[in-house]
Amino acid sequence: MSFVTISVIGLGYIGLPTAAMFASRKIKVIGVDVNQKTVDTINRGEIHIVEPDLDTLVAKAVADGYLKATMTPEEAEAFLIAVPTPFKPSGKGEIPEPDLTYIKSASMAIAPVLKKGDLVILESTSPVGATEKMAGWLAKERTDLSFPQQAGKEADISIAHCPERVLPGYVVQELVNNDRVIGGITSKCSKRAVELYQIFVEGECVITNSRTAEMAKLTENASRDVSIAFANELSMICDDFDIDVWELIALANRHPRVDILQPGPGVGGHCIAVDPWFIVSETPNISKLIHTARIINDSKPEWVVNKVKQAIWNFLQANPERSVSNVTVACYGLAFKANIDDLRESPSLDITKNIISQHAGIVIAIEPNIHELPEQLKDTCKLITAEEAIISADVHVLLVDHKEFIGLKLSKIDCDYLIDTKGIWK
Ligand code: SAJ
Repeated sequence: MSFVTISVIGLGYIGLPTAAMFASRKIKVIGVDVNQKTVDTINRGEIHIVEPDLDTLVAKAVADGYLKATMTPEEAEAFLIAVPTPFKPSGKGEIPEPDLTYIKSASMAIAPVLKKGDLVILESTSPVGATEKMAGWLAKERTDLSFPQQAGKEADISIAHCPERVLPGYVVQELVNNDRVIGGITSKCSKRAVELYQIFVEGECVITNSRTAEMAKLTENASRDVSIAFANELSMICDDFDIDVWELIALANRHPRVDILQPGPGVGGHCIAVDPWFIVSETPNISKLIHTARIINDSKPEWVVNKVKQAIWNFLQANPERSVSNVTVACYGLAFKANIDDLRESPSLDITKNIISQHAGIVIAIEPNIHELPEQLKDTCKLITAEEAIISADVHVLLVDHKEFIGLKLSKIDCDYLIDTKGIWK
């Protein structure tokens, strides 16, 4: 049975591009979101997030009548749930627990419109067992329908977990080209989910079960987190030994079977610093390496701030005529990684905020991808260009390897007062 209407629940960074992609293949798509402003923006053919090429895709899909947004779910043959899976609030040093509230409320919202033959897919990154929980919530709401966890292949409804794996900034290409992990509760569910994704996915759709699919997504991001933690630990060890960590990693990576990632100011973004906790919170006594990697990466910003404090102290020792109140610290980069404007969950932003709160002098910020500072920095910091900062600051903190920072004339910077967390100015 082919799909005439598809519904995507949650029109954010993943849901909206996915909805637009199905619509671009001339399938009727009903996008559902709890935010009226988001719904209105999309229905005008506009977008509320920054993602290359998504604006034209959405504008065309809406203009051609294949995509509409609404706050109330309607009947469809397939429902894709792409809502956030944040943490519950936790104290310092405690393991954060995943919060499945949004998945539960999305399930409650679609339950009344489900009918025999429908497919429900959970796309949100989720702890192991979340898809089965979702199936349980749906079954409880619709006792008139049968579900795969009870009825197996005979079930009225098919359910699968198919995690998204796209890289922000490349979502439109990666949605089409990446391989897809398809984890059905039964093999019939997987088969149905493959039929759905094959509408636009050109990568391979690889079948497994729902729990393995959940763990595969968490593993991808935990693997990267562990590798970055290794690089960050090396950077702190090398600092003690007075060894250039970037030279060291480049040398080690010449080994044909070694591939170490790069150190930095810490790990940011909404995925790599979050997803490993979904493993640790369920298996705290076994996932020791994954847990330690999280602790190492989360501790790196504080280490950087301490290096900055040391550099300010060194500067004052060498320049006794200066007082701390007129020492200027320049922070180059606020985004969570290179060449993007996304400041959320950014270690660079945290480091800048901490320097501001701990330094009695002046702090300036350089972020070529934004036009004005975020609210939290507006009153305490000035946004200037890198060229101006190189001339006017005393202590320089390179936090992001933005392309604009590469190839600058650095002769005015004194290496004794430079903290280069990305190794591009060393
Ligand atoms: N980072 C380093 N050193 C490195 C690489 C990255 O310090 O060598 C830092 C970055 O500066 C950044 C953080 O790690 O702060 C995360 O950046 P990223 O580029 O590794 O990942 P994201 O968060 O932009 O996107 C990731 C991707 N996952 C993987 O590469 C395994 C993407 O494919 C996922 O779809 C996405 O997470 C997600 O939704 O989970």
